[in-house]
Amino acid sequence: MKMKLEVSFASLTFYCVLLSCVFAAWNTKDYLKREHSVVKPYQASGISIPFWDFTGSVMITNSHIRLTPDLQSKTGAIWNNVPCMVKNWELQVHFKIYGKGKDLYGDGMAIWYAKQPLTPGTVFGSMDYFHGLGIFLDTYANQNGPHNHGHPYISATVNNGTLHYDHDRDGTHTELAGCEAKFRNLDHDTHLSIRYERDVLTVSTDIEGKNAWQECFTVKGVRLPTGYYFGASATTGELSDNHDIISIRLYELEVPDEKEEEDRSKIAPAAAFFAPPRDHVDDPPPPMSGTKLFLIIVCALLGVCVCVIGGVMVFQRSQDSSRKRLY
Ligand SMILES: *[C@@H]1O[C@H](CO)[C@@H](O)[C@H](O)[C@H]1NC(C)=O
Ligand SMILES: [Ca+2]
Repeated sequence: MKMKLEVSFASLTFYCVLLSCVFAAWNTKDYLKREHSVVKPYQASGISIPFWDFTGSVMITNSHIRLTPDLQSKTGAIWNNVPCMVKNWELQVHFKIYGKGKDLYGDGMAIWYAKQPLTPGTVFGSMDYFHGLGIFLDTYANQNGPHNHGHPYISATVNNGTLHYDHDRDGTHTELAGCEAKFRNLDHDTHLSIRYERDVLTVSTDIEGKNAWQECFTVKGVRLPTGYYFGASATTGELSDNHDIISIRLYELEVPDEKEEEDRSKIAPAAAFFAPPRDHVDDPPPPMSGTKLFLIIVCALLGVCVCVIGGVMVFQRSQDSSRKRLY
């Protein structure tokens, strides 16, 4: 009797642990799409990673895919070469960004769901005016002066090929939403989750070593076509960091009672809600030179003199006329 109790208690504990593990990670109905994922060990077949292409400074080791090393002027990217036909998905990215820089480091990493893979450019190593979704892990605050948020900063942009990513403003004028996230130089593992379900985009982080997702932001009304490609890119400039991908996992989400299937292959990426417009704060003007300041003061003094003299003349004339009227 005692024996039996112990066994059932042990098995109960076991099932509890198992269950909580499963629920913590993902819905049991959702399943991993191998053709859109990359996990260790990477080099299953010779020197290439199945389903993935890479460009630039990418280095693959047993433990990580390094997009850029902690060196200046590096750019690297990996791109899935199988277009994604899944409509509702969650992309989980295990990443690590770290480097020698204590106060100065950059520039950051982007996770993509985009139309044109393998196209280098100015947005964290990938093309500007992209079609699709970009999630930016921006480690360097380019904008001088007043800033609405701290860095590192995670933001999302949906683009139909018309929007320019403005680095000088850290992309805040084209973002849907964003949040601060201190994911850099941490000893524990750091994860990002990008969930796209029924046109709702939710970005979450697991960066505190607690093995739990914390919501960064949620945006409704996001329309993304099928047939685009997942990718990750990173870049360094004058400042640098190691930008590593440890794994990328794509889960297809089981979405019950979805309305009649809409063909999503031809639609343009669109978002109904953008972040509330921010003040376009200009950088403070350069300090005035001595001579310029002197000239301005002289002009101001002259202006005051003219006003005073003019005022006195008008006053005297009105005195004269009122005197005339009196007599
Ligand atoms: C592209 O997006 C811009 C801004 O969001 C919008 O004004 C424009 O109508 C869109 N164009 C197309 C072709 O969807
Ligand atoms: Ca930046």
